[in-house]
Amino acid sequence: RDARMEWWRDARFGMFIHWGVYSVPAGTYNGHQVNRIGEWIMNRGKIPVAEYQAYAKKFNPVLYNPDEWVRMAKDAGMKYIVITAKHHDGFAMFKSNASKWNIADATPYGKDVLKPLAAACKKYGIKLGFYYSQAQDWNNPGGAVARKPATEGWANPDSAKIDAYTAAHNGHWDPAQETKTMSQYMDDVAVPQVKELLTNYGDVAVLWWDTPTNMTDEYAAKLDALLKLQPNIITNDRLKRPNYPGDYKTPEQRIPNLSELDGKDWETCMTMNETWGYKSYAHNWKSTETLVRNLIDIASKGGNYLLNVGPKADGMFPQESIDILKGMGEWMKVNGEA
Ligand code: FUL
Repeated sequence: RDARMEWWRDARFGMFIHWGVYSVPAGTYNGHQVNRIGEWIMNRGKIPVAEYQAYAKKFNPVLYNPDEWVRMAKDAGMKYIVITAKHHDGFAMFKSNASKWNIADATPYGKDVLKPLAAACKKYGIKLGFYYSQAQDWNNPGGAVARKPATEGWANPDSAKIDAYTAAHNGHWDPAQETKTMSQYMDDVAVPQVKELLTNYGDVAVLWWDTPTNMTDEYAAKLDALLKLQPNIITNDRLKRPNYPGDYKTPEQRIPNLSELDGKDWETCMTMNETWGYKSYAHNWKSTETLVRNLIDIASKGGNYLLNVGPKADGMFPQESIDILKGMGEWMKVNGEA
């Protein structure tokens, strides 16, 4: 167990990447700026399945250059990358035989983006992990939904009606989401896709589960069993509470106080601005100095810092993120162990 954790404990600094179909609307649905984090736009905006799926037709990241992405991470002093293989919108950023709702089959780009990223990581000696939303899936039928009030999206005149519907439908807002049970979704989509991810991409360093909405121990056992496909893999604590604690804890958008530390491994994940997935009008960037201080604070307390980038739909990092990474890299070169 400890040998498996060794690289991770030494790493200190990694890159989180939230990239998917939500990068296309980039925070705006039908002229409405939808509140809160960009990758939640479908849920917050209560966008119908067919309308959301139409965004995939505009997802064509021709400027995607994984070699450059990995070099930027490495130059910043980062040792690993965790990318959204599938976020809550259910969209697979890889060629999947379990669902056509994937980048190879549903976009003009027509290619798996994880394969070349895995190759670039290997080339530069950076570990690669996959974020996989195992329970929430707003497009593949039977996936779970965390129910959120429609009023939190924007001042939608239909909010009361929508909220009455989601209350009666386990959080779902579109009948297309409910043509299967969650148990069918698990067997038809989540289990086969995690198997694909752990089979087709070489060494997978981390499986980063997220939001155990409506998870059962039975579902968790099926997913957990797949981890044996990657004997050295490390997982976080978000598969299913409390029986699947994984290898490390995941404080989100915050750095624990010394008094909270209990000897368990932990990783703070954090955004550079106010969203994980790209939003065209999210300009509240933290300064490079603040982010370096966060890294020092976290490292001094024995944790890891997973700092997020939300690439645009064309495949480019936002310029602000590029500048921040460069600035942090300059500090690391003088003061770090890079
Ligand atoms: C959360 C998710 O719901 C957010 O969208 C994001 O992925 C964050 C890292 O984890 O729980």
